[in-house]
Amino acid sequence: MQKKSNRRTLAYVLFALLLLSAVFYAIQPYLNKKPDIPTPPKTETPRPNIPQIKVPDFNPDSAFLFVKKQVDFGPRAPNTPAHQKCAAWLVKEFKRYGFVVIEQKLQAPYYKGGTFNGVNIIAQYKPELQKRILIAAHWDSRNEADKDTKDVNKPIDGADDGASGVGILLELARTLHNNPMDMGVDLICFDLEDNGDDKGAQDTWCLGSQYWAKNLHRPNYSPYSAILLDLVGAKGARFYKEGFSRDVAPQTVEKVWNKAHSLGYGEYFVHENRGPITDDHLFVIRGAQIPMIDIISTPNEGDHPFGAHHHTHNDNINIIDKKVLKAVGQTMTAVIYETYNGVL
Ligand code: 1BN
Ligand code: ZN
Repeated sequence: MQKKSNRRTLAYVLFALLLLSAVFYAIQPYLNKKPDIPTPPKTETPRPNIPQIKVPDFNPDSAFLFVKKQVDFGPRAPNTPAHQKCAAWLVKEFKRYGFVVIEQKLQAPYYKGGTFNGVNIIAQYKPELQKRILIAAHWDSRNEADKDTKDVNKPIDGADDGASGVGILLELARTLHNNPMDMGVDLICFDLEDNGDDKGAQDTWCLGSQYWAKNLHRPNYSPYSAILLDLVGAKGARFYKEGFSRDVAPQTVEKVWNKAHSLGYGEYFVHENRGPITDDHLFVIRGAQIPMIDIISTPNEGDHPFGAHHHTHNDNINIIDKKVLKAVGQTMTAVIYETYNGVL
């Protein structure tokens, strides 16, 4: 009798345990359920809300004075006192506008014999910032006027060929000083560009940029855009889409030409392709693998692809047209500030 009731009790206990575990498993999902808040979809880190900056006006009168000042030193032919004095003034000017300047000294062989002493002037706006734009020009002038009919052995002023591009760089430096923004800009004045052999080897030209491309001023330098200015100040200037530029940086070319058109400078920036030109950008492309474009005037005046004044004594201050400086300078100003604004 006692045995029977024990068995019944055991059966009840087992049944109760079975029931309890069934109930426990049945309510398990509800016990673990988190509150019903939808999980947000995964997104990239949002771009911080940077305040947009209005593109400043580029002042062509000031740019013209920067061109004139360089010319007033006398021809900036390598190994001359004028060349040295102009270099010292350029360094001082960029520093005046708050730039951190590197004077990159170099020596290179002159194809006619001897050695050129050169200096690339590297002016850095906010060197601590990673995102950067590079705009360059050459600051030396040719030590002969080999396309002239007289005084062919005398150096030229190079108001257009050299000083115009540097004049625009200086005005960009002044503009950045007066209109600060948080993106890096490197303005490089290459030396020893213009004393090569017109009938000889390509690498007799652009000695400063060849050196810089092998001795970059920043490790792993990879600017967002890289633009060279050459022959950017003469009356009748015409800028076509140059061959090497189109090969390596077609998007930069389109960006610049479209921007120039939208600003009303379509007269100068022509939507037409032209062939490749040996210039500093070629050595930057080949030596440093930086896709640099060249804005260079090739108005094709008769037998003179670079204009009748090119490598003659007519390349003096009288050839400079403020309207051309404005077209190129304003386009560069827009490229800088609109890249910062994130719209270019
Ligand atoms: C541009 C202005 N160049 C010289 N003055 C570069 C160049 C070098 C153009 C060789 C053609 C031939
Ligand atoms: Zn030249």
